[in-house]
Order: sequence, then C-alpha cells, then structure tokens
Amino acid sequence: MKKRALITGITGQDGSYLADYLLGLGYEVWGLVRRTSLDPMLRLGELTKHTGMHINYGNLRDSGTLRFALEESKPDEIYNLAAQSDVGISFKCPDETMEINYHGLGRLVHEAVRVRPDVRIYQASTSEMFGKTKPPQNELSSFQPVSPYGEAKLLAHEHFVKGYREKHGLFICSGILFNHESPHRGEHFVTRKITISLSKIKLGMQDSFSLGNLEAKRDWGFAGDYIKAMHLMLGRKTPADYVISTGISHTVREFVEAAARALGINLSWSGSGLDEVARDDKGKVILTINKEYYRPNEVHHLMGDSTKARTELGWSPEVTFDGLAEMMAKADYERLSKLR
Ligand code: NAP
Ligand code: F7E
Repeated sequence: MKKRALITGITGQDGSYLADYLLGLGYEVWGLVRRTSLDPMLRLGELTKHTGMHINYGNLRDSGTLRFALEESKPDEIYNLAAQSDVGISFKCPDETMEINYHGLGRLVHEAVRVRPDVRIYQASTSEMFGKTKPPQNELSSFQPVSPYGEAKLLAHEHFVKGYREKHGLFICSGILFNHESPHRGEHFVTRKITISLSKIKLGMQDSFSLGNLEAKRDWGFAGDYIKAMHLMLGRKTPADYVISTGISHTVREFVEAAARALGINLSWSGSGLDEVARDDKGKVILTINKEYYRPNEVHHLMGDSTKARTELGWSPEVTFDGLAEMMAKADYERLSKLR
C-alpha cells in the first residue's frame, strides 16, 4: 500500500518541494488548494500531471472543506504548511493572520482526530516564535514573539500541538524552522526581492531598488534541505518538536553582497542610516533605504541550534549561505533573461 500524505499550503514554497520529495519516495500526495483569481499551480508545474498527485479545493478557514479533504485523501500523514506567512503583512492584517495560522490549525486538528485519530501531523512552526530571545535558540529557549505572525504561530504551537499531543495522545510534531529560501521563495521576502532586483538591474530591466533594515540577522537555509526534516519527524516512534536551522546567521546586507557577487556586480556602500546607498562599479546608485520597509517591531537576531534534529533525526543542511544566494540569484537571472 502506498503511503498517503495531505499537504495544506502545497502551492507555496515548501509545499512544492515537499510534494516533489514525497512523490519521489512513492507517496500518494493530496494537496489542499484555495481558489485564487490567478493560476495557483505555478510552483507545482509538471508535478500536477504526476499520477500520484491529487488536488482538493479547500481553505483552512472552512471546516467543511477540511473534513471533505480528509475523508477523500484518508492520509497517513498531514503536513500543515498553509499560512499567512508574511511577518510584515501580519502587522497590517493581524486578524487574518490569527484566523489562518491559529484557528486554521485548530479546525484541521479537530477534523483530523475525528476522521483518522492515528494520523501523524506536522505543524509548520517558526523561529519567529522566539522573537526577542537571545540566540542561539533551541527547543528549550523561551518564546517572546514580537509580531502578530509569531504570536499566532506560538498559540497554535501551545494549544494545538502541545495540547493535543499531551491531552489527547495525538501524533503531532512542531518543526520550529528558521528562515529557508529557494528559487520558489515568495517574491516579497527579502532574499527573493534581492535576487530578483539585482538580476533585473544586471539585465538593464530596472535601475535601483529599496530595502529596510539591513542589519537584521537571520539563519538562512535551503528549503529543499528543510522539507526532508519534516518527513523525518513524522517517521519517529514518538512525536516531538525540533529546531531546524543551519546554526550560522548573516545580515540582510551580507545577503545583498553574496547575491551581487554571484551576479558579478561589484558593490560599494556609502552614507549611513536612511541615507545609505549601494553603488555598482560605474558609481550608479542601485540600492537605497526606505523606511516603509522597516517593521513596527523587529526581530533583530535569529540563529538556531539544531543539535536535537541532527542527533535524533540524523538531519543536516547541505546548502551553504553563499551556495543559496548563488542558486537564487542565478535562477532569477536565467528566468528573467528569457523574458527580456
Ligand atoms: P508560502 O510560500 O507563503 O506558502 C503558504 C501557503 O499557504 C500557500 O500555498 C498559500 O496558498 C497557503 N494558504 C494561505 N492561506 C490559506 C488558507 N486560508 N487556506 C489554505 N491555504 C492557504 O510559505 P512557505 O515559505 O512555503 O512556508 C510554509 C509554512 O512554513 C508556513 O506555514 C510558514 O508560516 C512556515 N514557515 C516558513 C518559514 C520560511 O522561512 N519559509 C520558516 C518557518 C516557518 P496560495 O498559494 O493560494 O497563497
Ligand atoms: O525578512 C528585513 C526584515 O520578510 C527578513 C517568513 O518565511 O521567516 C520569514 O520571515 C528580514 C527582516 O522574512 C526588507 O525586516 C529588510 O528582518 O524575508 P523576510 P522574515 O520576516 O524573517 C520566518 C522564519 C517565517 O516563519 C516567516 O513565515 O529582512 N528586511 N528590508 C526586509 N524584509 C522584507 N520582506 N522586505 C524588505 O524590503
């Protein structure tokens, strides 16, 4: 019998990598997809034609659609990746963020235990739950979220992951994942914004772009490495929570520099604060600072300690920071040069 997995958020960055990975392992994959005005299947591409791939239209806001998706897919494993995942937007849309990221998991777990009480569930938790806690952060660190996004994910973790695991014996794991990126990354996240903008500048399709806080430090890894940890967690004897990270952090500025290097752009910085700029080797300003991109409350430094995952799951990341920036910059440059 083939194993069956239901993935919510299958049209997102992680969903597309995870679907590909599980299909490769011989799984039958079911994806929950919400209706959108544009084609939601862009990231899935050829995967939608795979005989092992099935789509359920549904929404984490709608219990009925979740029940139907669960009854139809009869999953052995559920990966809850669906979310309002943009931290900056969560300050502007806190209710929407809470509705999907907290109540959405509640609806899913409630329906899942009725349809299939022995199902194994992965919940996409996040390093944003640590917020102001000093790095390195691990499973024993305290949680001090500073954004509506981090708060909603923390409530989901406390109430539905720990709550259902401890009180109802449900097999449910939290993957506390630090930032992970790829050529499939949403275009408004800082790494992808940088690789798209620098590629367009190099191709003469754009003059310059703006960023916010260049000094924020993140522990950036490759999404293709991180989805493997999700699958490993559900293969354990007992459910637990795991930090997934590289253990190395870099500033946003360093990501700009790494992506520019990969594209052969020689950057020089001048000025400070909101007046800081970066120029290319001809002296043309290609990057400015815009306070619009600063957040009302910032997480300044995230750096994970993933010793538990490395020891218990045998997981480790393969792609380095420079390798990731190069992979993303080159993918955007090649894609955009075909469009030009
Ligand atoms: P993403 O690219 O933004 O994908 C989010 C997915 O959720 C999309 O498929 C989206 O559908 C779907 N979705 C949003 N609202 C929904 C709703 N109401 N009902 C059903 N589906 C809905 O996010 P990602 O980077 O792949 O991240 C996956 C998960 O990991 C998220 O839960 C995120 O919060 C969490 N996480 C991400 C990171 C990271 O660095 N990437 C780190 C830690 C945790 P559409 O395609 O229709 O928009
Ligand atoms: O910001 C700074 C910004 O939006 C990273 C999500 O996947 O990872 C992601 O959340 C940093 C922040 O990711 C711009 O202030 C500067 O300090 O790429 P980001 P994020 O907020 O870390 C966590 C782990 C998740 O769980 C989330 O779902 O970059 N920054 N200038 C900027 N950020 C953006 N987006 N745009 C800028 O212009």
